[in-house]
Amino acid sequence: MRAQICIIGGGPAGLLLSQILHRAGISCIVLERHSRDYVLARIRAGVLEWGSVEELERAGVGSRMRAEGIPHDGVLLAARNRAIRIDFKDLIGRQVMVYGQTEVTHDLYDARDAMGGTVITEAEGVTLQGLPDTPYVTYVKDGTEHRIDCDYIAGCDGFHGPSRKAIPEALLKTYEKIYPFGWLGVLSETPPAAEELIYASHDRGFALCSMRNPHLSRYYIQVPLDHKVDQWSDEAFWAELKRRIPHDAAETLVTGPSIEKSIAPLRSFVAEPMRWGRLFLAGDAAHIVPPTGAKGLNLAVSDVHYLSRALIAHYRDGSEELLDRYSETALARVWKAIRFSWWMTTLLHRFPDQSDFDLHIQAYEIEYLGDSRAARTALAENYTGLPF
Ligand code: FAS
Ligand code: PHB
Repeated sequence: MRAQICIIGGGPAGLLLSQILHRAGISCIVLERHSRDYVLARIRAGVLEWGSVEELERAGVGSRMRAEGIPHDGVLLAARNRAIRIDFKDLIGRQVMVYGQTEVTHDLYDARDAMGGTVITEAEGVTLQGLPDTPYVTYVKDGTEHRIDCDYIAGCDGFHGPSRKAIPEALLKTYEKIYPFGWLGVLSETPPAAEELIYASHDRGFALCSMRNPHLSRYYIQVPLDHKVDQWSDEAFWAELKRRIPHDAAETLVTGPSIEKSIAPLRSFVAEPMRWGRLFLAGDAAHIVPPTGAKGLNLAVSDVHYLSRALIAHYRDGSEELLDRYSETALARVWKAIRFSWWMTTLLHRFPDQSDFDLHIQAYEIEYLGDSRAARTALAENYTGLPF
């Protein structure tokens, strides 16, 4: 087969890139290792920056998000039973959209189907060949080996995919910070704890109350790295969550059986550059953030914003300029989101080796947020998303 762009990975980055390129008349093929159902069963992000909302709308996949998504004007930060509201609307006139990654991915798959886009699922042994300058990709489907000749490869295959690993180690610089805890997440068919998200800092550990819609809630608590999901009963989870969130939210919290329960490790990771010859990386293939700042999915969208425009300019005007600047442009925004996600994680979690001094710094940084409009404005700017 031949396509101008071969996209590896059928998650949000790969699907959105193929949607935008296809609408611009550029031929692309998406290779996904799992089935569509498997991809859609993964419970991940819940909050879209407004820039992501606009990018999805420009790509023609905004109608269900607009109908079912919930715009939020702010979030609550809670510490020592004090709740500080970060009022995005008042501080910077912006909102975020609560609309799950699962729904975004659903909408993207539906849009690909509607346009007759080529998404090959259950593609095994995907291998990047001919790099850096004469790329092609091979894979096995139903026991038969296939080859896709292409002009460029877009590596949208997440942290564990083959694309980043195809770049020679000597050319790649990676940066990593592993956090000494994970997030135990629960999805439950119960009404949310509050109208807006609650980020709670507590001596027992961090907790987050989020949601997907008025009847589906998403909760997280910080747990030690060595904890396993099956050691946490639903009852134990709810009891621990109630200890960590503000009393009024705990008193009215509606609990119920978990319909999904998983532990995600937390890390910050960046690989530079995000390009090698005719291979471009986008999304989790190039960077990972702790979910505290709700940036992971949104960074995948901004990478795709830059890469799609660079490829369109190339095919329309023969220009190489945006392609040559892609890595530098994407990384400038990535690193600012990496910093914000690190800052939110460090501010709100308890670390095993914290001294009393460290605990005071945390407490008074949160108190400063309560006292200072300027401090809340800085948080609001970053949480709602820096400009593309
Ligand atoms: P993805 O990982 O979503 O997609 C990559 C795709 O490539 C996958 O479908 C994978 O199957 C495929 N692939 C991998 N190897 C392949 C191969 N060899 N051949 C073909 N295909 C291959 N972000 C937030 O903002 N908030 C959150 O709360 C949050 N929670 C998360 C929880 C978990 C457990 C994880 C892992 C991530 C979470 N994230 C969260 C981040 C997440 O949302 C990512 O940022 C987002 O999925 C990035 O999208 P992609 O770059 O498309 O990567
Ligand atoms: C979620 O709803 O899954 C969610 C929301 C905000 C975050 C992380 C996860 O920061």
